[in-house]
Amino acid sequence: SRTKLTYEIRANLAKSPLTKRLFTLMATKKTNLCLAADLSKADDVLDLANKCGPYICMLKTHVDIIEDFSEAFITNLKTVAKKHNFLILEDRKFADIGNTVSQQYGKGMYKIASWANLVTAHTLPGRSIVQGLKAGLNNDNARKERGVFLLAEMSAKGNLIDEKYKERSNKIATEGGDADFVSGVVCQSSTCFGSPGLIQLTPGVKIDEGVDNLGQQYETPEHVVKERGADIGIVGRGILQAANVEKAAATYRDRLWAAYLERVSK
Ligand code: 5FU
Repeated sequence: SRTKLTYEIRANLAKSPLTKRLFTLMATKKTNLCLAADLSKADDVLDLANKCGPYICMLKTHVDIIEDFSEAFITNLKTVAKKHNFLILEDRKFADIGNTVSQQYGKGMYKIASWANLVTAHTLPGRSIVQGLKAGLNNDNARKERGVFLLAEMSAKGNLIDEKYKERSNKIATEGGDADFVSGVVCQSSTCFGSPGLIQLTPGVKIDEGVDNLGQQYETPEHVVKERGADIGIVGRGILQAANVEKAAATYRDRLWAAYLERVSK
């Protein structure tokens, strides 16, 4: 199964150059940690990215949380990403018809397509969501490496996704002519898809497992990698609320990476 293969091997099985690049980045930088930078001030996000940059393969943003968004923020974020060699994932969770999604991706205040290497999208509208995103790339951005993670499961308690939805989401990710734009799947279990060339992104990771008071469910770094098939673990508050974010990022990196090494060695 894909979970037994190393990221180096899987880099060669990836269909898109961006997915290949991310697998290779993970293998060479030795990190499968994605930091969820859920902070509301631009400078706080930049400060966090600077401190934790050495330990992460991706920084995940929710750009619509930021109160003082500006083009300068994006310029600075791109500089930090280059300096510390991580990719930027805007967790936009697009969910509309293709025509709307193409505009939400490429236009508006945020112009997400111009700076986010990767985005997330729900599969609810079907295959056209991927086509809509691709259509949102103007000539300039089309030349850059871009990709999407499709949601096949959610970490929220009581979410409405069932087995059928999960299966069909997987089909959108792996079949059809747009697979070159799909870098992976956001999900909570190793059975969620089979293709070794795609990346499993899993949120709901915390050293102290449990729940928050708004439906979020957490499992440990070891559990999500070894039992749930996560290739990349997404950590937000586990790091954000630590007394020392840099130290916490290093700890999460070490534990997620050790779990991966153990998984592929068996
Ligand atoms: F698709 C998903 C999901 O199913 N659960 C999530 O928690 C995405 N997330 C994101 O991961 C969510 O929007 C947060 O940005 C992050 C988890 O943050 P936490 O602070 O570690 O709970």
